[in-house]
Amino acid sequence: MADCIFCMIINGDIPSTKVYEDEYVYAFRDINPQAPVHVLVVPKVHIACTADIDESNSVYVAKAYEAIAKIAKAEGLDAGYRVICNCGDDAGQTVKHLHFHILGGVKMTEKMV
Ligand code: DGP
Repeated sequence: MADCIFCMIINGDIPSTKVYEDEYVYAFRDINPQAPVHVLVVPKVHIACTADIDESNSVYVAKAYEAIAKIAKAEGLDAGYRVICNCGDDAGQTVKHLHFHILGGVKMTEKMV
């Protein structure tokens, strides 16, 4: 999608610090980290948010979670980590390209759920 920041990052038009890539997903460090490890995992197709996941594209979600497990191991998050996916304005989603935040490297105290 032409005006999507994450599509531009995937295409290499905007620089990013890559931590993982495969046929389905691209993962890079968040520009505004909220934890010692803060990685974004994004599908290589433009899906706006979880509301747009269906049987035609859900393989990208499964592959994203496979990537999350690999990245967490590679980043040494053996003590645990949090995966967050914001969908829509009420959740505070600022970039309208589906993405999973991996947060770790610190004991997290605040929980909503
Ligand atoms: P969300 O609020 O869930 O939509 O999170 C979007 C995240 O994307 C936010 O934590 C900051 C990050 N972000 C936005 N623009 C860029 C960018 O150009 N590069 C990188 N590395 N991260 C970005």
